[in-house]
Amino acid sequence: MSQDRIDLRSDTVTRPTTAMRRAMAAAEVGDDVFREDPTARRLEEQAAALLGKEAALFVPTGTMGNQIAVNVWTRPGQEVVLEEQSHIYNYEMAQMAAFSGVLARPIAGRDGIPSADGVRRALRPPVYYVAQTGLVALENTHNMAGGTILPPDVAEAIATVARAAKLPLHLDGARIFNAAVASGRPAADLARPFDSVMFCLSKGLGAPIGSILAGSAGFIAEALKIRKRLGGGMRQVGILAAAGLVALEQQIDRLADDHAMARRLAGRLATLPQCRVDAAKVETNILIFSVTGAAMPAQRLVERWKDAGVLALALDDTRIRVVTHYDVSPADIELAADRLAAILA
Ligand code: TLP
Repeated sequence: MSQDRIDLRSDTVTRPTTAMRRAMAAAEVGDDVFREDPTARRLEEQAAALLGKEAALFVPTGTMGNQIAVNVWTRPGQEVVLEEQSHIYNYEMAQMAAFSGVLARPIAGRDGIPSADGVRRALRPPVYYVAQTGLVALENTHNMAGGTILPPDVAEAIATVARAAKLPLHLDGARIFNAAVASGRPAADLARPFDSVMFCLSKGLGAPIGSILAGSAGFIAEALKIRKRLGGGMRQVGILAAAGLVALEQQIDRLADDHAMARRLAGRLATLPQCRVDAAKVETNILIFSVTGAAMPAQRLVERWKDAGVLALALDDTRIRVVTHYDVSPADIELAADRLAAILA
């Protein structure tokens, strides 16, 4: 949808579709703390089936979904092995330490993707005088690496390492459907190596609120308790779940359009001498580019772009993140590129 300002800060800015608003108004509801909301249950069943897992739980945010998983899988004093740029480690308010009492053991990845050997080397040996590893967590797509897809063979290799060490493997799959659509694989294939998976309904899928945590029935039974402990036991939540069902039924396949827009923008920015863009690495809907030798730092450039009606996020002095989604059009993308070119000229 074209609008006065072109908002490329995140796919979280997407507003619910007309079909979602209608479904929300018509939703059959009940008290979900008593597990009596039929719409929420239907969403959980449908989400579990899509991921090939036994059970699923609706949670208000991706952060809560990830942190419930960390809490269920670990004990205080353990370590969680994750990639150094991961969302769980960097953007969840250190909640893994504050709530679960665990220590992050970050490891390097290439484009956000750690190697199986890197994971293996980060696991603690089973001796009584060192902290023990409790969990390994990965991210697909990888947000801060620019929406990169976790290759299924790497996920399998890391799962083999985790299994050998009797460790659970969690996936922050906030954008797993972007990965599925871009790689032409069912989400269940991408979820298979993992014991638990979180994904967001409220990003590119366009629902106003909500994420899903999925895993075995036993895992979800524990997750339900932790959700309540965190204050995430909601009542007539079918109002929100109804939008989530529309997201799963109508909004997955069209993610390909978002990927095409991100590639198009990458192509346009690559022609600007002050922008460094690796267009080949734009696999989904996130594009991170650098401004080099430019007249101004990234923060200033983002301010100038905003004055011209385009919103983006400066990650540091040189890097800018843009995210495409259904609330922007291909024409908006051309306009955004034109305006950046004009500022830099
Ligand atoms: N990501 C947001 C910001 O927090 C950075 C964004 O605009 O991209 N995992 C991943 C990989 C995420 O990108 C996000 C949100 C989350 C988890 C958390 O989801 P919410 O915002 O629902 O708590």
